[in-house]
Amino acid sequence: DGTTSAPDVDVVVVGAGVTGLYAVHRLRGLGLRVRGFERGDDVGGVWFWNRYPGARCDVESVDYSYSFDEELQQEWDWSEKYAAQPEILRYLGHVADRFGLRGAYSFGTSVRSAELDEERLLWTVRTDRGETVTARFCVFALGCLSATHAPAIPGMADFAGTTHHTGAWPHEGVDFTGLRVGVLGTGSSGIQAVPLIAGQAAHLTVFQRSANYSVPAGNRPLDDAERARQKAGYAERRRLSRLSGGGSPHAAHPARTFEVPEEERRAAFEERWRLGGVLYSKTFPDQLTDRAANAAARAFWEEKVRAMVDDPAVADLLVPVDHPIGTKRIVTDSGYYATFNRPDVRLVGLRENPVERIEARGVRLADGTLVELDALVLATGFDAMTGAVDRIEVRGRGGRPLKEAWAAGPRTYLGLGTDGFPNLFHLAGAGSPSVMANVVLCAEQHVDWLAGCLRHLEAHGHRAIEAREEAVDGWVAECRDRAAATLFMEADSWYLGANIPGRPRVFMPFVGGLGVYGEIIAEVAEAGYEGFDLIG
Ligand code: NA7
Repeated sequence: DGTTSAPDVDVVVVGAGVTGLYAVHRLRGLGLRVRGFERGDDVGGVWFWNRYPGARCDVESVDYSYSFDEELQQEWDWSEKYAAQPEILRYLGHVADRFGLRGAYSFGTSVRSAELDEERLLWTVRTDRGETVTARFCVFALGCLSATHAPAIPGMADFAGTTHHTGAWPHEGVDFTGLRVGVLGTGSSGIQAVPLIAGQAAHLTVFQRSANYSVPAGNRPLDDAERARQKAGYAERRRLSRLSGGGSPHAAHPARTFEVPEEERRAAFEERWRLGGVLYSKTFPDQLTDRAANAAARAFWEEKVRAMVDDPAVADLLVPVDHPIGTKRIVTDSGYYATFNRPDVRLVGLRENPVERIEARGVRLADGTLVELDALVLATGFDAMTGAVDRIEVRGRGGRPLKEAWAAGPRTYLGLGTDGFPNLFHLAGAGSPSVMANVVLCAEQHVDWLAGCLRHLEAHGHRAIEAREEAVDGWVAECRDRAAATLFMEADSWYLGANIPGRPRVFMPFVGGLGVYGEIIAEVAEAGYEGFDLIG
């Protein structure tokens, strides 16, 4: 009898990226029956899809790796300070093999819907392959940057050349040799891809709407001695990382920007510049809250960048004018600015000269000129954080769609759950610090919390856990207020959904950082899951 039978499994995990893989491993370790679904044909999540040239993590590889297993941590050798996409994908494949995770998954399978049976407190999950699975717990590990965004530019379908989005890059790669290539978008993906495409193509045109702040990675190979030092120091490195905002051991300068004399200030910026990449956003602790402090960091950055670009008019275009430094994630690049010194690379500022339409032969600009292209690369980003959730038809109590509950922006308590949706967990998504920190440690933090929670339910004979409405209201307000106390609200960033037409302008991540967030969720658990109802 279908109405009284036990669920097919205890837990469904959606996603086989960094977060989903660890969730499967950890929850299986509790003795739970876990079933995973993954849209891609293998593990890897964002690293499975983003195979564009130059794709690389902006967190050092020593930090962007799991900490849950000491042997894993000691046995894996990273070849570079910042690992490129193929190496990270190999690593995640290694993790999947080592812990036998692939067997738990159906790959090439998208979850279409998840529906709550309110009587039995079970979730019914349906896939695009026609499979239906029932589970007590439903865990979304969907990734914050997994729903690609391609703008609706008139004439896109008329283009006679090839078009590829960086976030859905062909597995066999793309050969640009001899071609006239256009890259649309200068976020992290565009900025990473541009130097490599320029090196291969006959000619490259970069179409830039907003300039971004980028800082050279200072990437380099790691040798055995450095790897050995890193591995020997892991315990302390992880301890510091878990206490930090960003999930790496680097701490901001102890003083505020203008508490130190100018010489020391410059030396601090210089040191951070050399450290490389995104870490430049936290040279001083007040850089993202104080306008003058931010301006000082920005001025130093501008000096550095202008020194790398030969043509002052091109440099003018490359300096952002619309947002404080760090309020969009600072890009970590390898050779981006120098690429504009090449004679076969052209930068088009779309604010001065917007794209009018795409035609068979290329891109028609507002001034009437046609940029002829053989290939177009869309580096236009993602429907971040909520885009992937939206693709699943989720129905909670009373058949209420999650989309409806989240119509004015994602509503969660601690990023983990929403009232009306018992036993549905979001991992490393909206309302969590994951996109503003090292996602690997964020994933571990969330999954470990979830494991503790499910153990608690089991030990106390509870059938379900559900966030209370007032707790959700409180967390939404806390995320909003924390962001309002920073400069982050001044950028039209994907943190705010501002890159997607029609999205409400709501700051979606928890801006307080990994360490603070970890304390908050630990305290909630210790207080008997305060803010949640424990049911049955
Ligand atoms: P981003 O950072 O969202 O960048 C997307 C880029 O595409 C950005 O420069 C956008 O300009 C541009 N864009 C988007 N739509 C258009 C249209 N219609 N016309 C012109 N230009 C457009 O995505 P990424 O993939 O680069 O990086 C995402 C994250 O991955 C990154 O933050 C890292 O954490 C890793 P805009 O700035 O909106 O003017």
